[in-house]
Amino acid sequence: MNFDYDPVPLPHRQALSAEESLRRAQEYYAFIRQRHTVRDFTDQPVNRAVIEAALLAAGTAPSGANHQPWHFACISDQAVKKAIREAAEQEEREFYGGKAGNEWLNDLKKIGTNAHKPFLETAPWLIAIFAERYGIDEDGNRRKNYYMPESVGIATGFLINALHHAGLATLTHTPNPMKFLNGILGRPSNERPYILLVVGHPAKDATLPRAATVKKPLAQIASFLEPAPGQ
Ligand code: IYR
Repeated sequence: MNFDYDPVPLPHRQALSAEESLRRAQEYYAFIRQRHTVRDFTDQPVNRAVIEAALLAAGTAPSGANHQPWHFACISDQAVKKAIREAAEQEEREFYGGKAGNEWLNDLKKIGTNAHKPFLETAPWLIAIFAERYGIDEDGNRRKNYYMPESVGIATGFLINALHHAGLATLTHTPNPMKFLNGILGRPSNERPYILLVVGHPAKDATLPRAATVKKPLAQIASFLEPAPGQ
């Protein structure tokens, strides 16, 4: 993938009216505000084709020098899920047992999480997202990557959105540390585990923490610098 600069005309240009643009922006907000992080999943299967399409969507994300420094290891195998659960719960027992420190553990009280992670076995798919610290070309040479956390974060956002669009629930799970994922999944040492995404259908009696329903108002998350009226 070594190209000289070679611009091509912009495909897929959109020409929405200002009204249509506003309607679409508001409609998207109404849709995405219905996404909730779920921790209780059913074992209802999800077709691999759904996961594949969502991954293709994630793979369209912008990235540093378009190096696409990500890898998505997708697991529906029950034995592998069990191994991941056991390793994750072992880390989490230490984390909740004190390693996290008081402030962090206090902050998590409202989320209601603990070291017990049955969803790692119940949910039909786990997607272990890896950030490629450096690439390796066809000749085995190292290739530098840029803005890995930013790039992989954006791709993960695309993936969560795509899965929500497909009617699926997700949980961004981050056992800490999660180096064990390289071992269990046989991923090379140039890949750093980034997030373990749990994917499936929410259980009938699934709940979410009330604290998670409160989103900051616009005035708290945004500021505008615009010309004064009449200027
Ligand atoms: N990794 C732990 C702890 C945890 C940390 C944060 I920050 C959360 O928002 C939620 C959980 C766990 O998954 O339980």
